Amino acid sequence: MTAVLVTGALGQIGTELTRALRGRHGAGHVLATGYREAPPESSPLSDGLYERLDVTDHRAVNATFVEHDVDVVYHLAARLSVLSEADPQEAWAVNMGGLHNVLEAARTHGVGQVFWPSSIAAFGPETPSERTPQDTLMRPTTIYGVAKVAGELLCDYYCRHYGLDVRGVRYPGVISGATRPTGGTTDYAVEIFYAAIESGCYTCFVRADTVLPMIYMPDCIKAALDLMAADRPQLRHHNSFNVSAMSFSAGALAEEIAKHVPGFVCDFAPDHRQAIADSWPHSLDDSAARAEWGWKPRFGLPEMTTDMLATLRARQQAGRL
Ligand code: AKB
Repeated sequence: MTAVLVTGALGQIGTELTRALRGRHGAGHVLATGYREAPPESSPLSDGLYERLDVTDHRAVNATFVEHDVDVVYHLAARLSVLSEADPQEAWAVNMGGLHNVLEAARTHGVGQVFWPSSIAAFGPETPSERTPQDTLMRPTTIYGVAKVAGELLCDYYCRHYGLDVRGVRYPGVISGATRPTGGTTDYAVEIFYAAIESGCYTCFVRADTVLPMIYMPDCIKAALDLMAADRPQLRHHNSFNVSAMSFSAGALAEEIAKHVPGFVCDFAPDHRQAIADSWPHSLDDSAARAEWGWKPRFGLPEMTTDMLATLRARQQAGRL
C-alpha cells in the first residue's frame, strides 16, 4: 500500500524530498512520479516505486490515486519561470491544470493532506520588495507567477470550501547539489557552483547587483516537512507562507565562492532573465511562518557555500558530477 505520492519527483526539489520521505515512511510507502518513463539508473530514486504520470491527464491522475490508495500528496510537477515564459500555454496547462487535477483527485478520494509549493514569483514589481509582507499586493508579470497566485487562491478555495488540508510555502530560489534545476530564473545561483568546481569561471545571466531571496535544499525540505507536521488549528494561512533563509546579490555570491575557490572569476552578462529577476522581491518577511508553525532556517550564505562546494567536490571525486 502506498500512502504518499510525489509528483515531479525527478526535479530539483522532488528528488531530495522523495528521499527524505522514503527515509521517514519507508521506500515502499512513497510513490515517486514524473513525466519521464523512468529515473536514470544512477538516480537516488531507483530504490523505490516510480511511475510515469502526466499531471495534465486527469484520468491518469485519478487512476494513480485509486491504484495506490494515496493519502498524502506532495505536488511538485511544474514548469519553472523561464521555461514557462517560453511556452505560456503549456505552462498554464501543467502548472494550473496539473494543480486542479491533483486537488480534484484529492477532494474526491478523501486524501488527508496536500502540499503544493508557491514561489516568490507570485509577487510582482509593485509588491514592496524589502521584507515583503506575508499578505500584500501581488500582481506578478510572468505567466509562472500568475499561475502561482491563481494556484494559491485555488488552494485556499479547496481548503475553505471542501475542508481539504492543503498546505504550502512560497519558495525562494532553491540551491542544491544533487539535482540541477532546469528553466528557472534563480538557476544562476546553482550553476555558479558547478562552474566554479568544473572550470573556475562563470558568466552569470543577471547583473552583479541583483538581490533575490534564496534557500538551501536542507532548509527547503525542512520547510515542507515541518509545515505538513504542524497542528492544523494553529495555521491561519495554510498554503502560501513566506519562508526566508538568506538574501544576497549575485556579486556577493561570487565573492563568497571565491573565498573557497582561489582564482574563481565571475563575469556578468544579463539577458532576458534579468527582467524576471527584477520583478521579484529582494527579501521576505516570514514572521507568519515563524509564529504559526515554528519555521527557522539553518543555512545562511557562508554555511550554504561551504556545504555546496563540499558536496560538489565529493561528487566530482566520485566521478558523478
Ligand atoms: C524560478 O526561478 O523559476 C524558481 C522560482 C523562484 O520559483 N526557482
